[in-house]
Amino acid sequence: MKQAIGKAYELAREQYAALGVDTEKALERLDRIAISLHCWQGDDVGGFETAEGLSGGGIQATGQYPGKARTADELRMDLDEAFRMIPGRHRLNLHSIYADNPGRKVERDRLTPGLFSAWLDWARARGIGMDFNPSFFSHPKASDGFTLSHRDQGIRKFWVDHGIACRRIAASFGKALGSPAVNNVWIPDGYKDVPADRLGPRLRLKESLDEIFAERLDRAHVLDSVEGKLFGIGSESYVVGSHEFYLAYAVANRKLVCLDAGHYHPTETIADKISSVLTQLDGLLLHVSRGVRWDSDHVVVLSDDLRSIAEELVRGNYLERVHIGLDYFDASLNRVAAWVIGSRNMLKALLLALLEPAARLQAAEAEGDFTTRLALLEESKSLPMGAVWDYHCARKGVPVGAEWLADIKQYENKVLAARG
Ligand code: RNT
Ligand code: ZN
Repeated sequence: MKQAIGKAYELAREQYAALGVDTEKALERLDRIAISLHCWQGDDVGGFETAEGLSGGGIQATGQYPGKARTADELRMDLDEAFRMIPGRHRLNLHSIYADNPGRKVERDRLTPGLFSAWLDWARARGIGMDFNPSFFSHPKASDGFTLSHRDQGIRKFWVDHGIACRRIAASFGKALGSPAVNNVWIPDGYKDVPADRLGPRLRLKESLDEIFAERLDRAHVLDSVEGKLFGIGSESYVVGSHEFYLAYAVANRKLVCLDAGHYHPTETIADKISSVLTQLDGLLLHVSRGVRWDSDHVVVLSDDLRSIAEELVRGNYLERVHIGLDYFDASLNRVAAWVIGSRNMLKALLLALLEPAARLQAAEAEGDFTTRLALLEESKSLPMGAVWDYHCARKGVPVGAEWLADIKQYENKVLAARG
């Protein structure tokens, strides 16, 4: 480790200690947090069902940056490169359209764990956990914008069977890797324009979910999660799976809710929802993302929003109950860098939260001394968190500061550029 990094850390440690904060403890806690990296940033949510990749169903990546992964091997290689730049041991979040079965098309209602064995081997070799997602989009049977709430019984059944198959695949991952896989259901179903019947599709969705979750699977292997949304491209006026729908469903059926940071009104943030829903739910999945105007999927930056989310996780002691996943897809920049930037920012936000002078803040609040609370919160914003973070990266053997960028550029020139 460079001497300057150690020196800066020692000074920072003293400064935090003066406020009652133990930096070693904070780093030790940070190191036990696993972020679930979303495979779909690596190829613009294309998947490997067809050579061209697919899009549609309200999922839209924009940009033409060269070098996206075209095969599962390439995607794994890119993920390895990203993981080398991120301190700690993390997870992989896989979508069902990333089945690794070159040359043999298996319909989505027929997917089996065996089709993902290369992914499993890869995860096992790295000692990382996996999460999973059925893919209810980018498919001819989803072309009219409806899946699990479809009025056609045959189509609805197809998607229910897909949901059942994916849940088993997720459970097989959880069992094999010794860590439960979160299996997250998100569907694009909805109407562009004002519907005449809001209830019918919701009743069908409820029925479909009941069918998907009917099979009893061990919670030590799979955790079911449901993700709502406010609106999507093509579902501006009505979304069947709204937040309220899924929150009610999760409470009634002991499921996890997925809160996606880009799925609410523009001035509404998910931070305040965490302690609200966890008074009654067992757990939560987060899709950490960044909304910009109508788009909900920009690369995660170290914003106040992100910091508030991390603060809530730490303050509420929720780190065991909340599964942190990333969810964004930007095709206008280096996709490996996009993973690295978002993951490092998530970790930085968590570190900032772990370094908060929590005891002092809470004492001030309990005494009704809101002046001290505000003053301390504001002063702690300029504490030397960067020195602690750099020290952490150096100690974990990953690049310090923007050093990782040179590595990624080299990877781009050597590996990505050759993909044409
Ligand atoms: C879409 C949801 C969903 C997807 C992924 C690919 O609005 O956020 O989570 O982004 O499943
Ligand atoms: Zn999401």
